[in-house]
Amino acid sequence: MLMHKKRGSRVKVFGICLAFLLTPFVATKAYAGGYAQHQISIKGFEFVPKELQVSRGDTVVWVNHDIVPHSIVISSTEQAISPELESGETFIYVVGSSMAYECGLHPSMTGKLTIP
Ligand SMILES: [Cu+2]
Repeated sequence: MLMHKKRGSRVKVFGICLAFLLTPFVATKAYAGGYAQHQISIKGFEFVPKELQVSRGDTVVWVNHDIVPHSIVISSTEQAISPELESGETFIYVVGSSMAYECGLHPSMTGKLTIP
């Protein structure tokens, strides 16, 4: 009786851990050729997720869910890689190196793409 109870709770804990581990990757799709596509939502004046681990050659898609425009600027060089994205617009970028970025219109909005 006690053994059954223990086993059941262990399975439940495993399931919760698995769900927790998989959660950060639901926005990432793998494609043939080994490259992945990652989605970053812009909402509430934040990049979500704020930090993302990617591989060189992966594609990142930013989607502006806010009602105001935002843009993507590389922090170290202040180079804008995107135009101003109006509400509902997306921007697609192929990652070549790790980079910290910010919004060109709201510099307090920051994010990071990291290639391990
Ligand atoms: Cu912005």
